[in-house]
Amino acid sequence: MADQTENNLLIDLQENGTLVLTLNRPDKLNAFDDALSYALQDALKDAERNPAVRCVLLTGAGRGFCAGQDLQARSISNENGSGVAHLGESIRKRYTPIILKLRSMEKPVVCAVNGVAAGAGASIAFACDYRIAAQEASFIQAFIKVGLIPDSGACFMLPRLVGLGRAMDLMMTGRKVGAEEALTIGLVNELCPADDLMSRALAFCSKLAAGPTKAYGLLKRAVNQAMTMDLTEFMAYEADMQEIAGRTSDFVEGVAAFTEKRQARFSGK
Ligand code: LHQ
Repeated sequence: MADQTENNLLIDLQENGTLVLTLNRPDKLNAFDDALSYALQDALKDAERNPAVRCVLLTGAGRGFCAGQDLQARSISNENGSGVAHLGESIRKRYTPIILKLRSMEKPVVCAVNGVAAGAGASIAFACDYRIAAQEASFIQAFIKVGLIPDSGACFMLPRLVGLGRAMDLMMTGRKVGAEEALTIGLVNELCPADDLMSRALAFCSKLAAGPTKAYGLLKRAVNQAMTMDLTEFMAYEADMQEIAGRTSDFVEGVAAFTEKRQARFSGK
């Protein structure tokens, strides 16, 4: 359960159905301690369940997006004095549920990368569906600098986003990728000045929130499956997904709006 005594995650549901989640440990560049990871898990579960939420926007407070694991947190230190840190347990309990929920949630998840995204912070940005970055944003595969492998899904997502060769470069060197390079290699979808970041991100989310939510969900399912299936298997899966999409009110409304030459009013049903 999230530690509700800290305001480590700001949660704001806007009237248009956009849920803004702001990582809020700015003095630590929003690094994840236990409480923040459980708070984010809970907020994502609630977002998935709540029909009023049509789109999720994830960002960070202050000058950083997220510096990954809080390296000073007790949960990853050698508390029992055995000299061994059990990081597998920490990943399974704290990060895996976040990454899986971002990918499986049948609603669009947008990331407004306001500053540095390092380690698991970068992985979380990679698992979102769309990234808008401020010119000041950067991405660092910091894991290798502390003798770890990229985790929280980075080995899975990064090669898919930027290709194997570039991913190996970034993961082995741990070098900082600035915002311009991130745009060039496809790590982010768009860039904008820091002052415009939230208004641009909110405007984009507002469009998504007014869209056919069920179809976004189905397309996320299809894309997730396409990453592991062969083409024959996938074509069968795709037909099943389109069968479901074809039965939605949004499909009926979309076709009617096209025929009547007007804007569609999607309900997400
Ligand atoms: C931090 C952190 C931080 C604590 C900045 N922790 N305080 C690992 C293990 C277990 C399970 C699961 O998964 C993982 C995955 C991981 O995420 S491993 C990678 C962990 N992250 C890092 O190694 C990044 C460490 N941080 C940095 O390298 C730098 O802070 C970056 C490059 C992100 C930013 O550099 P600067 O802009 O120069 O800022 P700074 O270093 O001065 O940081 C500002 C403050 O934030 C500072 O505190 P202070 O009290 O001195 O002002 C830092 O100590 C604190 N901070 N990252 N991860």
